[in-house]
Amino acid sequence: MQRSMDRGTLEVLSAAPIPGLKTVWDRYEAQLPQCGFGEAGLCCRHCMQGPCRISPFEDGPQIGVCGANADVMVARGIMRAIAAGTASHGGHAKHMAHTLLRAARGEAPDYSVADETKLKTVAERLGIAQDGKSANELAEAVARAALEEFSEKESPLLWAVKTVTEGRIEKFRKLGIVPTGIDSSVAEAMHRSTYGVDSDPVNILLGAVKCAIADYTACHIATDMADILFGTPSPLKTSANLGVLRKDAVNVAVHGHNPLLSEMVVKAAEAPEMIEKARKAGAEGGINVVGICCTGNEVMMRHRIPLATSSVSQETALMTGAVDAMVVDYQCVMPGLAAISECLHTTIVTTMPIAKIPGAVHVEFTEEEALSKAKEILEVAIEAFQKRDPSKVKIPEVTSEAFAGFSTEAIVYALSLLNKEDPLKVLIDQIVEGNIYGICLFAGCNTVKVPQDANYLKMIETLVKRNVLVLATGCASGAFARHGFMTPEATKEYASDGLKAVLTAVGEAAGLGGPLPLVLHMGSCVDNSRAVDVAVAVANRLGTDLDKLPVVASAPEPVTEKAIAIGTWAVASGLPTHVGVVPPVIGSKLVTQVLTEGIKDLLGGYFIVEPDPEKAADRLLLAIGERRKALGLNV
Ligand code: NFS
Ligand code: SF4
Repeated sequence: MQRSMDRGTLEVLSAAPIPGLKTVWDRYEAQLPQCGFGEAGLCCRHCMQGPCRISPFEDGPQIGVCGANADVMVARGIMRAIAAGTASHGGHAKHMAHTLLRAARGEAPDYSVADETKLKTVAERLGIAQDGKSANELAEAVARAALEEFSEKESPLLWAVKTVTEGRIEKFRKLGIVPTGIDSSVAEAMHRSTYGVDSDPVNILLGAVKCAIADYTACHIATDMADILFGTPSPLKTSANLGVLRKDAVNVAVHGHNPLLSEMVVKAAEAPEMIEKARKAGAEGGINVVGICCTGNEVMMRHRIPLATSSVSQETALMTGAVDAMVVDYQCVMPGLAAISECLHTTIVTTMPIAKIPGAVHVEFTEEEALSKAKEILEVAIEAFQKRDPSKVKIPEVTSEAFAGFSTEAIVYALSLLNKEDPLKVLIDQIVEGNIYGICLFAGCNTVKVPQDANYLKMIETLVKRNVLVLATGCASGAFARHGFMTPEATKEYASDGLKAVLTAVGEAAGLGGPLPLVLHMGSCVDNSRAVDVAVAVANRLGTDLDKLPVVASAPEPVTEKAIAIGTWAVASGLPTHVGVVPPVIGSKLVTQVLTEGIKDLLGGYFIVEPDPEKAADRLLLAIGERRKALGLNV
């Protein structure tokens, strides 16, 4: 099977400086054929009377030892995946909220309130009184409010109810799925899905949606905290793909998710004494920080840090022989990196007590000493650089220009240049006229099961020809950035006339001297919350609900449990949501039916499972068309 559509990735795979290195693709092939029971969601290990498997054929067992049938097993499996995703986003968000609290109290001196406007906006949204409070006092109050969201409260999660439409909350209330705690929702999901608790598949699925709404809350908190601590992103130009690695510099790849770490690495790399140390070690170009995965998106949109590559191809960064240190925190960091680094001079630096890798150097990162820890990490990188073997360095000469940093605030600001009083009207008018047929948010990962980026590339081509405005986050951003779709040139080349005209009008008003990029980079995976903010603002402006808007979402190459959680809250928000890899649900007709059809009556959103990217794009266009028709707009 073709492994990737990315020239940088392919070049490294075909001509790695050290032959014989095994990557994710080799390991995948070694796993084939993968277990059919697992693929269908028909296995259970939730107790020690198991493992149990349900036969997809009528003559095999149809229930597990305890009596759980296929519907229960599949629903419980999805619920646990969402719980794990929520625990991950929750861990990230909590970490940030703790840091904001410590920063506000002066206990984390390297962090401070970078964006007071955002702080005030968030405080106001939460109903926190501001008068007479200093920035730090207000930050403390906001951080405490965030931390209170984690354990069970007596009231609904503030970040959920204050950031979505009233119509949504009403629906959630009716279904009894308003979460009252992020961590407590994870705990509840684990409780409900253990041996002998919830065995009503529909009730389990509703519980799963409730947990997914808690996941949304966590994502939104993470985004807000990041903006307060590091600034709300605004558009900037940078570059993407493996060509951003440099022969003449100490290359430090930041990989993982939380900007608490990557921000400090970026800052440390700018410190004159660190640059001097790198130069003394022979790196004339100083220190070159590059990003991988979501933490890469975070520093890309705030500091122009170039994006080296995305999730599935993370190993190829090492295989260039040019990465001196790969600094990781948590999530989406493949254990397989270690085996590759062992054959090279690269040092993997782990930083979090909850995420260690044998063979890596562990520099425990603490908020109290953040910058000095980051400098310590760079020292490790400089030391590794001195062991770099130039004969083994092969950097593909592949880079694309990429514009990043389209936060909600930045988008609204750009629109305000065309209509100061009512910025959203610009967007709404264009939707009404059909110059913007609809909006599609691309999110999620790259998977070994699809030639890397293939689904993204095919889908966007179809969608922009039909005037669909495209937003992207996470590794979806990475895909579009690496292929040059986050540029004004791409707009000129691929967008159809209506969309091109809108992007050009806004781009020119914003002083870009040309159109906005074809794909608007909204950030990391937690920043999917930003896309919700845009949609909620439009819905509120129109006095309608999210499930009426011609807005859809797609994860064409999803991998993680986090992606399942996000997809589920996208559905709960009312969006038709496409997934390009069949999730482990097909073992249950009932669960599949509920998630792809039945849930539409309850929440307006639903899943579209479609591995064929062309068909998927058509189905999204149909979903948009259906909504336009219901709104009385031209189809
Ligand atoms: Ni999202 Fe980011 Fe990428 Fe997927 Fe992983 S990095 S949080 S989960 S693989 S998009
Ligand atoms: Fe089997 Fe039921 Fe135990 Fe699952 S919980 S392993 S289905 S006995």
